Amino acid sequence: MSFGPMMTDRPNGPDGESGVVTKTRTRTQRPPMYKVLLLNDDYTPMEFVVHVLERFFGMSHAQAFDIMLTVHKKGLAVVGVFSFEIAETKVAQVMDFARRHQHPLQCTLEKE
Ligand code: TYC
Repeated sequence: MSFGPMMTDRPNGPDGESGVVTKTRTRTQRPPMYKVLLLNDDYTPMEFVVHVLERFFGMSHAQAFDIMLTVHKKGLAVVGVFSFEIAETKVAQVMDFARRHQHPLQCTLEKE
């Protein structure tokens, strides 16, 4: 007959010191990405939009023309996907360039 805990099944210490090794599975988080959207309007010249896409998004003339036409026909298009900081900078660059040329062109970002 035995009473009370034996040395082999004593309670854990104050730090949860059980002697059992546990691993915590960590999931690596990828940084959120942001879509930069270009919006259609009735006044900004097509050539200006093509120039914006070449200048700020590194598109070829043909690529820029295609995307401009998509925006013109569909109302908007995604012109690139970037980290928040880059997306924010692109939007600011486009908005500033359009404003300086007195065109109502709108550019925004949206979390992917
Ligand atoms: N709709 C404009 C026009 O007919 C052209 C345009 C295209 C404007 C794309 C904005 O993001 C835009 N002149």
